[in-house]
Order: sequence, then C-alpha cells, then structure tokens
Amino acid sequence: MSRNTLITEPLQIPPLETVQGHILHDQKRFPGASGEFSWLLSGITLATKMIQAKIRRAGLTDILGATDDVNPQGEVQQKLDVYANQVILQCLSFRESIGILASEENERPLTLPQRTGQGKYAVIFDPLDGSSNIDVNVSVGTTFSVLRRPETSSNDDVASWLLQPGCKQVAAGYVVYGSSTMLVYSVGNGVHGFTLDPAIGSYILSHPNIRIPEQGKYYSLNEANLADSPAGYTRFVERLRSGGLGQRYSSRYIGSMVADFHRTLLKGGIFLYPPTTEHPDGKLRLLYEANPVAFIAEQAGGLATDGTQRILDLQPTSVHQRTPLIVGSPVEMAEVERCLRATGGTSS
Ligand code: AHM
Ligand code: MG
Repeated sequence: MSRNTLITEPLQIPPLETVQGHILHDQKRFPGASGEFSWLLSGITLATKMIQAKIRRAGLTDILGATDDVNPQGEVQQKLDVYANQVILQCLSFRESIGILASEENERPLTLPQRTGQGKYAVIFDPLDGSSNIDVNVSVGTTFSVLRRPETSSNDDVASWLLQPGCKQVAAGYVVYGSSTMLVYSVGNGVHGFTLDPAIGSYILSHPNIRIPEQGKYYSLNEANLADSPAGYTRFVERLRSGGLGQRYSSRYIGSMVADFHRTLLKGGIFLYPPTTEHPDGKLRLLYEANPVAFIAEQAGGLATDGTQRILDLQPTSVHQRTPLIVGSPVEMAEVERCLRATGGTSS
C-alpha cells in the first residue's frame, strides 16, 4: 500500500493563506530574493499582534489615558502610544535588514549602528494613529512605510534614506484595530487584506486583490473645519450633499484616519483632511500617514493628492512634515479637483 492511499477522504479544511505564506509566495516571483523582506514584515505582524492584544484588554488594565509627555508635534502622548511605539521599535530592531527606524513618537530617527554596511531598508511608522479615540473604544490603527536605501547613500546619511518621495516606497500598509484586527498592505502589485484570527494568532488572507469602487456613497472629513478651508472644499461638499454627482452622499467621520480610510477603500467615496486656518499645511504627516495611505489607494485603483499634486510625488523636506490629504475613488477625486481648480486655490 502506498502512503498516499492512507488519505481516503477529501480534506474538509478550507485552504488558509497566512500573511507569511503570501509574502513567501510573492517573493518567488523575484529570482534571488533573500527572504529578508519577509523577515522584516514578520516584525510588523508580530508587533501589531502585541499591540492589538493590549488594545483588546484596554479597559481592564492600567493602559488607558495620557502620559505626562508630548510627542514631537507637541501632542499629549497616550500610554498606548508609548507602548505601541516601544513594541514596534523592539520587534523591528531585531531585523538585520533594517538600518533606520523613524516614528511619529520620536523626534529623531533611530539609526541602528550595528547594521553599518548591512542595512537595506528604512521603516517609518505611526504606531497608533487616532489614539485620542482609544479611551472611548473607537477604532485606531498603525501605519507603516518601507523605503530602500538609495544605492548612492552612505549608512549615516539619514536624510537621503528617509526623505524620498512616496513613489519610492517598496511596501506600505496599515493595521486597523476595529471590530476585527486587519492588516492591509501592498508591495506594489495590488493590495491584500488579512484578518487576524485570534484563535490561532495568524493573519489570514480575507480580502485578496482589493479594488476601490469607482464611486462611493460616503464622504469623510471634519466638517467643523470646513469654513476654515479653501472655498473649493465647501463647493465640493455642497455638490455631494445636493446630488451633483448623480446621488446624495452620506457623511461618515470617525476621526481615526486609518479607520476612515479603510472604509473608503472598501466602500468607495472620499476622505479629506484639507488645509485649515489652524493647520495651513494640513494636519496629517506625509511620511508615515499620507504616503502609506496614498500608496495603498493607488495600488487599489484610487487617487491621492494634497489638493494640487499627487501625494506620492511630493519631495519630503523633513521627517514630521505635514500635508493636506485628499484620497479616494476616481469619480469623487476628479470632482474635488474640478472644484478646487474652479475656485482657484488650495491654501487656506
Ligand atoms: P494622531 O496621529 O495624533 O492620532 O493624529 C492624526 C489623527 C487622524 O487619525 C485623524 O484623521 C485626525 O487626527 C483627526 O483630527 P481632527 O480631530 O482634527 O479631526
Ligand atoms: Mg497619526
């Protein structure tokens, strides 16, 4: 009897693809791939599983609330901001291919000197985006962007590693800690979503090849700021409210960029954080908020601009620089562009 005849029934277990399996499979397309990149991404998946475990128990342990510190933008740091930051730094600092880590919560990028000569990648991240929502049990997220060291850069030339336009990202994505925990990422060949199965502790492919709908039903922005933004944004929102695009839109705003963007990606529509009087350059940060989201949006068939230019073409000048962010489905993006052009200006 051959060994195969021992299996007499077809298997009843549905096929599962873990994120690790998916990355390894993807890597086979690149001859000579060393596996470093999948090891790097496994640092992100491990860290985000640790973060979600803490978030899931947030009301039960002493982790809610603010610390006495502020971050580089002068915003009060939440205890969970600090925890999430430390976990990501810790998990990624063991990945030999990473030479530089930069975070919203650290004024200066962290160089990993022991990697002199070896570091190939820089990882830039916002460890816990939307953390002001955490005390009231609303979804938050982690965003990340991976850049390759430019061939001509020396190891300690931190600026040339980090200040690359978003079109140079080799991978980017986010984790949304919502009703389930979901990882959405792209290495430049489409967008894939993985839902964490808490029973087995693995991210499982649940949303292969995500495409943003051509048009959606929702727009998403902080409407309290609308009067403080350039007139084109008011005109655009009025068009959406009045049925100017063939239907009346509903408004949805969580105030957690990752959650608002995730809905926009799956359902279509548009997310906007325009310039305001308080934030004339926009509020969101280019390198670790706008760039990853813009990369995912474009890979899924959407668009992302700062009101004038494609986000992924913006040349960064500093690590924590802010930008307006308008991202979404092709139909709404074309309309907002028309409204901004017609009113002649994008600055507040
Ligand atoms: P954070 O990185 O400090 O959490 O700030 C970013 C958050 C985004 O998630 C969200 O889109 C925005 O701030 C909400 O700001 P506002 O309260 O002004 O609408
Ligand atoms: Mg943030």
